[in-house]
Amino acid sequence: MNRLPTPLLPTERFIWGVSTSSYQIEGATKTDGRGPSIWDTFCQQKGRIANGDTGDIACDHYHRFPEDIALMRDMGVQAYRFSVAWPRLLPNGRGHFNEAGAAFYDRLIDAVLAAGIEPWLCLYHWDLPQALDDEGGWLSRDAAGWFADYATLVARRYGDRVKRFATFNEPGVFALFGFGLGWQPPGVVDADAHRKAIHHVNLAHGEAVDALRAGVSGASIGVIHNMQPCLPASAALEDLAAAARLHMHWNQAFPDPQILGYYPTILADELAPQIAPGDMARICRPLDWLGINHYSPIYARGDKNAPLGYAWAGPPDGTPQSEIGWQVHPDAFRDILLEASRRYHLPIYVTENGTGGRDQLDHTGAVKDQHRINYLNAYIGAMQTAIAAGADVRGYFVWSLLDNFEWGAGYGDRFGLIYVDYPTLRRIPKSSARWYADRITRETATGPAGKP
Ligand code: GCO
Repeated sequence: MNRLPTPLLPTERFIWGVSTSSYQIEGATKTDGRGPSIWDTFCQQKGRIANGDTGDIACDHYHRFPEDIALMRDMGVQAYRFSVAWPRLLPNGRGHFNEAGAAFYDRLIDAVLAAGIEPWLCLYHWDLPQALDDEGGWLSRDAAGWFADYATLVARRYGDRVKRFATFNEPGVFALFGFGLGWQPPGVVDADAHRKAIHHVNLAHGEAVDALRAGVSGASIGVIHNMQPCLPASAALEDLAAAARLHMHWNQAFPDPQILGYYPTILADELAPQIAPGDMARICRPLDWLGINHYSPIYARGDKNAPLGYAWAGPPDGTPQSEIGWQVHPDAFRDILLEASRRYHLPIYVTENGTGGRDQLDHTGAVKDQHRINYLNAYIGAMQTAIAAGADVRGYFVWSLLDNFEWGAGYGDRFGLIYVDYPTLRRIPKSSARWYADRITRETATGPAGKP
């Protein structure tokens, strides 16, 4: 069990930010010595990504970050959550250190600080160096040491300027999608591989927390989990069982051992062959905050032919849904925040919340995304209701600053406050960007959030 957090000081302000990730916005995948990641490889596999899209150019944030930071500053954004591309620093995942790649993040962090914005650095947002995957990747118990060495390098290089660190973004998602359902790299569909990835990523998290704590004075260290209700596609017994297993994999397999020090009972039994003496203490290291990403409830149905025993299902017909078919249910967000606050007793930052759409330029060259304004207004309201009811939530980051590479969906699903015209890479603030700027001004003027 982690130490109890210090209470929110009256003077401590609620943080309003935006989030991005390296592979989804940087581009420059072969620039300045960057090595290939598993996502570079995956995008080359025919049929994996809509329209054959890749992250090779993305938003070209690698070169255009000064403009993107200016857009954040103009919105009054107070914190910028980004991720470091492991293969930019270590092209082979370990060994040779790539100074040119590391210098990009120096430039980025220095510019973010110069704009008066707080940098929040995530070590891993899914772009594992391909060379390490070739050595077993997350299926190897050695991955914990590889990740700890990478964390030590990041701490040493940026710890004088960055104090907010997350070890992983959504391990529940990349483990399930990468090893259980095969939708993401390495594209495996195998229950034993999924179990190994769960435990090895948890070990890597604990090692990285210790590396960051040792390397950065005054570090504020957290981890980011996607937390969403996992519901049955129907009242059938097999669907109820499917939802329970998805909940165990999606919501519990990582935060429970990392924060509480134990796996859910069923999972502990299934992982027993992976767990060596002392492992649970290596995983459960003191954290300063919990990042929660949330979008919508998710659904499962029983499938006895599937290696995990369940399959993904869509939301029931007739439920309110976004333009890309995700259920819109702000009360679920309120309940997730209350439950997580009660269960984990850590300060919570909403590190991702937002909605995807098919946003388009209108004839005047503007992008009017009222659907996103409606979603953000409803979900910020739900968060503030949760805070008023006692949830210890201390910040909110919109996903995302920019339209970007939405994994398997390629560039079709747009999540940005800023529209990216991909042929020209022109940035065009959507109406939601103005709305968010006004909301930050209003909320900041009235003190910490918590007033529904
Ligand atoms: C995730 C990732 C983001 C996604 C966003 C929209 O939660 O899957 O953190 O990289 O792009 O959530 O799906």
